Amino acid sequence: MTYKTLTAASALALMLGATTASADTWRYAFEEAMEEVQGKFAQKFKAEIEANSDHEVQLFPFGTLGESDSILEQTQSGILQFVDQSPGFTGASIPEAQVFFVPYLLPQDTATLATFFKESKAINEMFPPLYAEQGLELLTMFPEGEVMMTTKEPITGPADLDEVKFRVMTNPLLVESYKAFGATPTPLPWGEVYGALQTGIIQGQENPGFYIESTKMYEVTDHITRTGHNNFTTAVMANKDFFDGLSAEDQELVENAIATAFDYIIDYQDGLTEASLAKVKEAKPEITITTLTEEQRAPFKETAASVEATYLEIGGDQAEAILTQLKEDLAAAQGM
Ligand code: 6CS
Repeated sequence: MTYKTLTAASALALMLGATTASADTWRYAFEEAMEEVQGKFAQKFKAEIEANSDHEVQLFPFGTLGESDSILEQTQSGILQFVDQSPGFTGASIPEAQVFFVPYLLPQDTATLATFFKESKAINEMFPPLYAEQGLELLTMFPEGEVMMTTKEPITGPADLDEVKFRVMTNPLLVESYKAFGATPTPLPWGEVYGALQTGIIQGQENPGFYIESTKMYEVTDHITRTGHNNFTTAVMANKDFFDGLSAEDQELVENAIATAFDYIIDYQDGLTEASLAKVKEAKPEITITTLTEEQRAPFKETAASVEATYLEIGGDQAEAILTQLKEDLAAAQGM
């Protein structure tokens, strides 16, 4: 090849390179199925990115790339560009993220939660540097609904949880919380839960109403109890080097798509819990769905102080600052 043809070839390669660089394929994995809440969020994100750029977003729902821990690792190593992983699994690497498992800390009201997640200084200013230390750009956190217990026997108070092997996500503070509730907490990855309930290795688990319905938890448990102790929080992140390497225009594109998907997912969940519980009741009329009274909730609520104290011990260097700020942010969102 002569110098002249080489130069022409290089110029062509550069041009092609430039074209490729402006039309990338981004991989995004999440912990749920395509038609569940995280999947709906991801689909909206993809639609926004693809409508406003030449980039393509490939979606990887639960079961395509491995469990939650695995998709986070794949994002940290740059195999994936985006991931949705809930703090329920992030607790080991970012101990401060365990704050979401102090019982009765988060309110159930969706509008208040939406305001809180959007405006919280703890979430939007204090958590991002902690995620950055793990090679992750924290893009957003959003709520996925009221967490309920599903068990084989009815639950009216902590005594009913005695000797109950209760599956929790792999989060040390969530383990402490269920110990305080009187149960025998059993941390397991999601993929093992249905089988473990079916074979009786565990006798209970907790999740939001939509997930109890979509994953058919009602087939392997007989009682749903609304203790009001938590609302499910999840987080969407990008690989930090990837995000930092994007042009300012692409960073803005990602941030706008996340903001649009956030508003969409809040609207999408309007009425979802009650509609899901109605479907559960239709599929299994004999299931009981019980909302505990304030009096029945009181002994569960009494555990909050000790679990909070444990959080301050095991929640990392920023635990106290995060908890204090989060409480201020919640009060502000509640208009107090
Ligand atoms: O309990 C879990 O492990 C799962 N729960 C929800 C609502 N989403 C994903 C997570 O893996």
